[in-house]
Amino acid sequence: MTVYAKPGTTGSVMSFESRYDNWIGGKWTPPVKGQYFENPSPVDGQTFCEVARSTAEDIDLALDAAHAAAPAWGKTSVAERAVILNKIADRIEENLEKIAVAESWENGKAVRETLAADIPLAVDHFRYFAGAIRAQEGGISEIDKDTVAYHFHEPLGVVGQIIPWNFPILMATWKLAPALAAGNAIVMKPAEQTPSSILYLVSLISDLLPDGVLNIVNGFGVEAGKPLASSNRIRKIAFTGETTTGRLIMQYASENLIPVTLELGGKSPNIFFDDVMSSDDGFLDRALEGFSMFALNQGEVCTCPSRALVQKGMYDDFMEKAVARVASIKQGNPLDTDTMMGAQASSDQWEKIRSYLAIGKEEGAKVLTGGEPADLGGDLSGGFYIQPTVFAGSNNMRVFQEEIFGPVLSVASFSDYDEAISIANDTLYGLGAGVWSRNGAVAYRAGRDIQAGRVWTNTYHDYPAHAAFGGYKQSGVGRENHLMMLGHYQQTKNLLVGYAQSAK
Ligand code: TXE
Repeated sequence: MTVYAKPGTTGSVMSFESRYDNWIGGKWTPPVKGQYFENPSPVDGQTFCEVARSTAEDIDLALDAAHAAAPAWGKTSVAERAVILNKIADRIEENLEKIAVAESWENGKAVRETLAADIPLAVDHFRYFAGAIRAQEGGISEIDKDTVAYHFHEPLGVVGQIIPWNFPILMATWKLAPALAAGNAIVMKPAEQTPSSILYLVSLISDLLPDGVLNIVNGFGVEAGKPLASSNRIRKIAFTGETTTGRLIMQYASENLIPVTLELGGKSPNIFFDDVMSSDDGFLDRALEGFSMFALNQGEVCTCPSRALVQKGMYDDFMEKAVARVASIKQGNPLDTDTMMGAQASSDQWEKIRSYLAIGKEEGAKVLTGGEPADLGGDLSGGFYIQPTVFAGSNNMRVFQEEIFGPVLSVASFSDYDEAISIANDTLYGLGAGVWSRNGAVAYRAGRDIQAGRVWTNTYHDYPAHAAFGGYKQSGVGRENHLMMLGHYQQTKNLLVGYAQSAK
């Protein structure tokens, strides 16, 4: 077991600055209006730094810098860009422990996750897109013997990106890596709840990119995010966040007729068929692990498997084991490597989850475990902790239909395959889903019948860079990860060339 000291205190592997400005044109740039906001850590609820509170004027400065940098950056060879992306990956890897601690302190998530998943995945993502851009080829269509259509990929130019607080560095990476690989200059606005770990990361990699290619403007949604998303100086906006905000982003973008990609909310079903109980060969244990995944990242994951559907034949036996498994989740200081579940990312989110614990109880859902905020005492008593909670109820309840974004699972039972699929699809969302069965045909059919962009089969919460990720229905527009993502950051140039020397 390792216990990391609070960043900035004796024994810590890293420290934050006490104040962060915007990163614009290769320089730390104070906000035009000179205002800052306080940034507390969810670990103990105490403010540890202040961050630029930006407005439209700051977005304009960042857009000026991005526009100045975009033409030259867009003309670099794919080999040059791939080298830079690989250097970024190496630099992150060299500083993995520091960045992991920064991310845990900023977001409240367990450091064992940031060490093993968030930051290594960010490294891999840069490497993947370094390779993907070199492997990408255009196309040629032979129109007739003297005429050829060439298809080229061109960067869009300057793009805007707005990200959330649940995986600050990984969500930044998911957007930065493909956009940079494709040759775009970027203005990014981090979430106001979690700006500093990204700014810490930027301070580590800032010498690797030409000035102005990457610009980070901090601040609140309406004050800084809206002027970015509604600017007529961006050629695309990429967003991850709440579905209602996604709708606004699309409205802003429609004024300028620019493309959007949106990764939005979810209420993902996790279906367990009877056969997971038969014989003890490790498969049941794997399924129980999959069941408890709703608590991963404190449930603050857009694909959180927040609705478990358990087949009636095994319901009692399976649930007894499953609830015991959830009750054994070790909650504690996120900077302790033994901790499995840390703090919710913000006091607002903590309040929202508490309100859903009350809603679930009021609408008659039965609490099988948890159900309350957690007071971890000592230095952590001001932090934002919630007990991992399992409700049993039915799919028409609000705790089954609305995104809670916390460690709260709602469980219902089903009789047969058709009922399972019908409950699974009875939701506004369609981002993720899980299916657990030893029967390959059942698992395959369920994977195809569930209306979701990602269906994990006999596994959950894996996020490899080369598997497409994105939503059906109100969970989003477009995909992230996978080389198909490059298309969201490029436009196609068609050169139609006639080679005939004389009239036909
Ligand atoms: O999201 P917002 P919030 C869900 C989750 C959570 C809820 C609210 O259910 O409880 O959303 O979280 C910026 N123009 N998800 O309020 O508001 C904002 O500054 C431009 C799911 O934090 O969508 C931040 O950078 N930008 C989700 C980002 O949008 C605006 C992850 C996300 O904030 C803006 C996060 C505006 N008008 C929350 N308003 C997922 N899909 O993973 C806000 N922003």
